[in-house]
Amino acid sequence: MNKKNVSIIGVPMDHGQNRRGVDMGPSAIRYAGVVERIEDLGYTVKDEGDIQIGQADGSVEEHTNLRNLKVITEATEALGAKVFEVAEAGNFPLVLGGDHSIAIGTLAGISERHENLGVIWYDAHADMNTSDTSPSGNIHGMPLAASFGLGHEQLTHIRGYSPKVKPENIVIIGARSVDPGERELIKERGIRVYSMHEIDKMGMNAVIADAIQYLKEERRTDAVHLSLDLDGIDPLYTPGVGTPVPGGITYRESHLAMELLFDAGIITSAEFVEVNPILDEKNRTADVAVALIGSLFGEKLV
Ligand code: B3U
Ligand code: MN
Ligand code: MN
Repeated sequence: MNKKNVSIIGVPMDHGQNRRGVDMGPSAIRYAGVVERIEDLGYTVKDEGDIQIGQADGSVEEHTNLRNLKVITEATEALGAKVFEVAEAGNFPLVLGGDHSIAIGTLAGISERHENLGVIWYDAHADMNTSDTSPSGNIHGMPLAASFGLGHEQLTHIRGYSPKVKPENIVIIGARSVDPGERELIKERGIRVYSMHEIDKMGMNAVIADAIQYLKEERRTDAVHLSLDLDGIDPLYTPGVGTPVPGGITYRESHLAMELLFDAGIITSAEFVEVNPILDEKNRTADVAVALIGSLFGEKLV
């Protein structure tokens, strides 16, 4: 990591999906020792506290199936402003979720400072639905689409501009539950996906090497954001997520991925999302998040 100052921003958001409890994710990750873990690696860490999240009434936006649009728009605006502020100050933004709808705000704050941002989306899902394709109306299934400019204008225009990322600058790792509309978009927009099939076939070492080569050499990105949904990992290791999908990335593969990303020195911001302590077993999922954050910031045994 070339930046030695890390700013932690908690986002206790659970309005982007149906299962309560993911709003306690930031507390669970703090309890699992995230600050100390990064400090022990020689960084200066500032916990910026939490973004204020409004009350949701579960209302569905007229002419759409979007649930809690207003409160999510407000929260992602606030998050975008905070992320922009800490990045401007020269700090590494590390955002703790909360459900994945918050990525709309994180990317809004980051992308403003870059010409050609790259994104690594580590997730069982593609999160590329819009109101027209979403089977659920849950905004946590939409942040990638919103970030490349597709969907409701309130979501695509957080901080007043769109898009935040070019579809060709997106790499998805770990996908295994993709909706029909998302599948079409992946093909149509040329989004690079390393599904479980590629991970099994190539191995994580080659997947990450390929992804880094693609984002750095081919796409010439000037910064890379890592958006890690804990459901990308197999629920055997991370049971505390709202939509677990079996057959996922292992604990070891995930550590290797984080270590390789650290070695490549390409990650300039990150978020860890979808930790739900109510669905968890003894805070295991938050523990995995913190262990992976350790590897992403350079923790090695020798
Ligand atoms: N693709 C489905 C399910 C889903 C998306 N993200 C999560 N689950 N975590 C949807 O509702 O958009
Ligand atoms: Mn997700
Ligand atoms: Mn997911």
